[in-house]
Amino acid sequence: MDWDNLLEPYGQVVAELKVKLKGIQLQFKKESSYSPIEFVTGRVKPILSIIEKANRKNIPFEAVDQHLQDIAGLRIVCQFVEDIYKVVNVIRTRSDLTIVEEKDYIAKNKASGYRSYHMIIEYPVETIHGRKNVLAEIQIRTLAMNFWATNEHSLNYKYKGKIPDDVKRRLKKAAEAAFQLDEEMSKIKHEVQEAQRIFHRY
Ligand code: 0O2
Ligand code: 0O2
Repeated sequence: MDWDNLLEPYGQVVAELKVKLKGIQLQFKKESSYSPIEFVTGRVKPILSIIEKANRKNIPFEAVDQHLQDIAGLRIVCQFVEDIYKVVNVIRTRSDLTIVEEKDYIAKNKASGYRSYHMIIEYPVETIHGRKNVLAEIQIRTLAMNFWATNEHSLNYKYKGKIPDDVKRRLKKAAEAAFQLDEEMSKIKHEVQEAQRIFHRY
């Protein structure tokens, strides 16, 4: 399996989408001094993770580009839950990508306590062999959701997916606390935004 060759267009997709999503952030900042996007990151899934996920899902390596939706991954982190839906609506209006699927793990969180909004998109990338349509996953989440997911991800890695029950219980409590934090922050959102606009002026 020539992984380098297979993954090359994905690197380009991540780089292009990062520029475009950061462009949205900048436009919001210029127009209203407030952007619903706090920051954007992206990565191509490491080869070992692709192999592990393909094996877990019984996907032949030759077919990973059609069946693994997150080889190209973008992450948009927002301050407030409302910002997530604002960003989702902006992405829905774009003509340079096609939305394949949306998964709202905020309206209904995963059993682990994970919350985020996922958009699976198809994005055309130009290669020396012509155009290739590539699947990519955009994860949109608040800073609080991101804090929780990053820590849970590290623990999953440490315990190889078998997190002990007492740690799991604490993670559930932490997920609830992150939810409460988002709720409280939303209630004082206008105060926070006004303060940030004042900072921005100086
Ligand atoms: P971990 O815990 O293994 O995930 P820059 O060019 O400076 O903008 P840079 O430094 O190349 O960006 O990387 P970026 O875009 O800041 O991404 C940093 C971290 O975010 C990496 O984690 C990525 O794995 C993770 N990441 C970003 N976007 C996604 C995504 O859509 N999906 C997933 N699963 N991960 C993402 P680390 O540091 O390797 O650590
Ligand atoms: P990575 O790159 O290590 O983050 P699945 O079958 O559940 O593994 P599926 O069906 O492709 O994955 O889609 P799903 O459930 O929407 O999840 C895709 C990605 O969302 C995951 O990628 C994670 O980045 C993130 N995610 C989903 N559930 C959780 C969770 O409980 N905790 C954390 N921290 N992240 C989650 P991967 O493949 O795990 O890879």
